[in-house]
Amino acid sequence: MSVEMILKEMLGKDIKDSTNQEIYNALLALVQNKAKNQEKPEGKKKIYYISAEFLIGKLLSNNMINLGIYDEVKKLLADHGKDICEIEEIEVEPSLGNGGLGRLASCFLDSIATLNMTGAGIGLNYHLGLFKQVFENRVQKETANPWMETPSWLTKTAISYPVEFKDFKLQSTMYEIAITGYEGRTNKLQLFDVDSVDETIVHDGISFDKDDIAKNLTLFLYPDDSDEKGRLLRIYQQYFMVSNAAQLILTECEKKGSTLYDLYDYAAIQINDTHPTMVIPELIRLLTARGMAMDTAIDVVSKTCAYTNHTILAEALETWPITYLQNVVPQLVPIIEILDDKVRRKYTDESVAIIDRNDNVHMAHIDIHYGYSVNGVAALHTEILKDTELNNFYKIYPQKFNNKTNGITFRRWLLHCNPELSDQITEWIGDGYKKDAMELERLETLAAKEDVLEKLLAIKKDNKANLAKYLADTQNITLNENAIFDIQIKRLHEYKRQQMNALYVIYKYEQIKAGNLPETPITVIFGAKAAPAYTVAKEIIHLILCLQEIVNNDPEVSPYLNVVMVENYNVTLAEKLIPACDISEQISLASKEASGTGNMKFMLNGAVTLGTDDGANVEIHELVGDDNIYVFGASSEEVIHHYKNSDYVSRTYYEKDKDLKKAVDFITGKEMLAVGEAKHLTHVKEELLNKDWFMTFLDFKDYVEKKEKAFADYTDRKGWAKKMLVNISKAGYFSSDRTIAEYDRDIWKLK
Ligand code: 26Q
Repeated sequence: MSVEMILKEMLGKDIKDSTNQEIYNALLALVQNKAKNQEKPEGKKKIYYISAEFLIGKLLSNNMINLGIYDEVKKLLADHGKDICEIEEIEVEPSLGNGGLGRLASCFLDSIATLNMTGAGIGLNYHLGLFKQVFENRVQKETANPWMETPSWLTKTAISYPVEFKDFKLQSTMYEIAITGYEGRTNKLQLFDVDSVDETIVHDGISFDKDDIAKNLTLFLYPDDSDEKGRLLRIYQQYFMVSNAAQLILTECEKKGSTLYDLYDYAAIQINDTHPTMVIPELIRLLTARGMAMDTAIDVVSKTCAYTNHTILAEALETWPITYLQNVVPQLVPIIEILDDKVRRKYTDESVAIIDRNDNVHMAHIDIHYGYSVNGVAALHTEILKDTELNNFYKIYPQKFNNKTNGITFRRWLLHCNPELSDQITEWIGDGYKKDAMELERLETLAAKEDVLEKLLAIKKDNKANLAKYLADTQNITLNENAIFDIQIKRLHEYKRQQMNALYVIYKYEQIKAGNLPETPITVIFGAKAAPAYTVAKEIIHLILCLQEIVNNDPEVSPYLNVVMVENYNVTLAEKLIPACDISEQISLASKEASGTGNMKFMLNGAVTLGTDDGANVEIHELVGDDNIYVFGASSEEVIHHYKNSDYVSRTYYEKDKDLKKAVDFITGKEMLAVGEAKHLTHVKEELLNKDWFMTFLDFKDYVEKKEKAFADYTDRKGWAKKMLVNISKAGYFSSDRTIAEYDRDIWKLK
């Protein structure tokens, strides 16, 4: 039956007479049916990707693309006077992740299904996703972000396990979301929940009663982005997640014929950062409870679990006081003590112990000793782990360490978000690149063709217009479509240095005031959520929102420079912003950004990177060459050296660089104080002057220079278009299909 017939039957009326909501509901059901048909028998060995976050984004269009019906549906709707973009707007984004790590997990699930691998994602069914950000008086406020609706992509299953905590027991319910592969199989994202969770306990934004675990266990995704202090509820969540995962995995493997002594022939468990680490002691506990000897259980589990590290920030490495574990999951404590004891018998080096002298449990240390693989997420990141952060472990287990440079799914981040570009690429080089992203390199042969370059520029212009229209409609923001779109979108964190970009804006503002006008107008766009308890991050948002007010309302300046901070930056907004971007801001302090994945998305969509030699920027730099990227700032070696010697003093830079001093002083100048809060602004300035832990001032001058160079180069439209083309053509390496093929080849070995 044709899609048209099915839809009509589901709607019970003609498409043109149906509301957008009715069409959305019908398409959702249609997609779910089709996805079900793509389920395939499981192979013997399965990859279980356990993650506290899956930032899946909207699902409708992505699924339709993967199932091969998107174009047909789009045309069908258009023929009946309906716009697929408006149908997409009906869907609420499930924001079940904070940022990079959660989005990576989702890209991986797409690629695992696309590559026809037997696999599942395992996580938690948070009722409320990452908080919704609203700006009130230029300050971030957080409100609840519900996403579950009827109809829903979630399907309730009959699978349920008991999970025991110290004083009580909860029974889980497992939900599933179909994960469609592009012309591939359908896998599952399996999310655990408890029926007793009560959304009515949320009040005043995102406050809630933290004591009643039965009511709040899966209520919220923790809005922590690597600097927040862990709390007891996080341990409850983590244990609930991994206990369910462990029970599910053992049940499935036994069903397939595993004796459990051969568990590793049936399952590979990828531990996404340390949040699921307790799966290791939990599996050991369950196996020994079934009669397996402790040493054997440890050996079996160690051959099944593999760990991915996503951060080098010391404060983000999870450690839990053993008393916390004692109070929540006492059953794991004796096992963790045994694991620690075995390590201590073998190695006298205190730094590799699991339970330290202060009785804190180092979660990553469990993973490294009792997993068979440890990977970083970009070449530089893995090298820093081996040489510095985890060097003592690397000396013990050199064979466990490996690099898996992150990737992104091209289905969402090109085919879906930039159809005009992907259709054009298909016209130029055929559509082989959709399955084999390296074929994008064939674009390079077109660099001499005038019409190709013109077309690239025209597509970028269209995408800017689309973005402008979307932001005008949804956020009451006006964009100058003729400006250079310079975009920095990512979580707000000092190490990512949005504050440096803000200082540039001030610098440029002063330049324009002094009569130095840029040849092409510039629009600096920000999107970022700050963790609610991360004070300075919220103050930096305040700084940017005040600049937006001042710059955009200054008639002398606003024709040349605009500042825009979009509200509630999320996956949906990223999909609109990235195709419209000219300059991709990737300006973290070298050595601090493990990889970044936004950098890859921008490059794929023809933006040119302005960045430090950090994370995957290093690999982008190598691929595109010096002429097609703007690199600035201190190297990771220099930065690591500064930290080691504690010899960086921000104030000395402030005192010797007039432009920098002027920009910093502007933060608390009279214009700013007229629109902003003195307390917040003064604090940002003081932090920069007295701490500047992430060395903003160190790189400021070079940043300004390279940014000016990029803006100047932009005026040579043909030269710029060539840079765009090179970036697109070299982006194939960053397909998550490549990353997942490597995980399988080196770690999972499914076949
Ligand atoms: C830690 C302790 C206590 C509570 C929470 C946390 C916590 C929560 C979230 C720690 C880390 C995260 C998220 C980290 C993250 O998103 N890291 C990013 O991972 C991406 C995918 O590998 C990389 O591209 C980014 O460079 C990295 O910052």
